[in-house]
Amino acid sequence: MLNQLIHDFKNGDFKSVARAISLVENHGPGHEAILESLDTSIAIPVIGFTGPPGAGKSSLVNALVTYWAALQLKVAIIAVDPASPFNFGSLLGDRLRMSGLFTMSNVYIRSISSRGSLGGLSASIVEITDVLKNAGFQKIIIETVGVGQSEVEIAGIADTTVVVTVPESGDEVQTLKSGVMEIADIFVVNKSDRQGADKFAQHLRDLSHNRSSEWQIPVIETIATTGKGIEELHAAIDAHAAVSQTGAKKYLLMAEKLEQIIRRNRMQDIHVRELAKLLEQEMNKPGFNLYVYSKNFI
Ligand SMILES: Nc1nc2c(ncn2[C@@H]2O[C@H](COP(=O)(O)OP(=O)(O)O)[C@@H](O)[C@H]2O)c(=O)[nH]1
Ligand SMILES: [Mg+2]
Repeated sequence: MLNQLIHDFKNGDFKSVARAISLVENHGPGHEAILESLDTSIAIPVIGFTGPPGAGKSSLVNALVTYWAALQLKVAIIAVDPASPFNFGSLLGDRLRMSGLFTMSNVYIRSISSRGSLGGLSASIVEITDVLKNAGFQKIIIETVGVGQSEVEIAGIADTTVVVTVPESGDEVQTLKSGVMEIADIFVVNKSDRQGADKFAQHLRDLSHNRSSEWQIPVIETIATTGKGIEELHAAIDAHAAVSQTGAKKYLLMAEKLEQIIRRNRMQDIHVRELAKLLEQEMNKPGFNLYVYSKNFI
């Protein structure tokens, strides 16, 4: 039965893809066999969209996926639900905004929750993207809210990280600089129908010019709701994919994924209640030292 499932999702059967992802996500029966059956060197680009809530990430993904679907490309979207469990309103909003996509037979959308699995979420996403690559998807998008650590995590998982911003004052550019300048492969200034978009985009260009890199970070002005700039964004993503799959970058990206898997696998047998039980004995031994004791778990 498991072999049948593996056979079916590799043929792109959507129901089987969904089942395989659920098994992998929940560590259900056969999840290891699924993962070990995967070809993990498929060079399909994973594109991460990050940025503050309301910047227009979902709208941009919607426009881009519509563009790709029209080119007959098979596209998968992973939407990472922000940590809050009281998020159903905005999740429903995303569903509605993307609703046009649900009828497209070559677009697959999966929402995953970051709730309760902060340590394991990145590893989960790496596994899910590998399942999707093996199911024949040609573009894989991850949308995540850029709050706290999450935007940094996405940079290690995605081949291309698109940072979505909106026109703001000069002060905000400085805040942006300290947080996300380092992870952006492509900047989008969305809502460029707003005043000050050109000036803001130029400011971003000036800032990213100072970065020495083989890749010149493009700054693209878009209006997600009308599709303005989407073709340019598509071209920039393709151009970056060509760079990220070559040379040392390729191994660095794989190393980041490997690190996530190792980290999660090492942590999975460690639970605070069980540790507390062990400590009941250990802490009463003379000369107990937390740091010495911690080495038992490495
Ligand atoms: N004026 C304008 N509004 C936009 C644009 N892109 C998105 N929006 C609106 O901004 C709001 C938030 O968009 P959404 O895609 O949900 O943002 P997300 O939270 O980053 O995913 C929605 O009401 C969109 O219709 C744009 O380019 N111009
Ligand atoms: Mg969204």
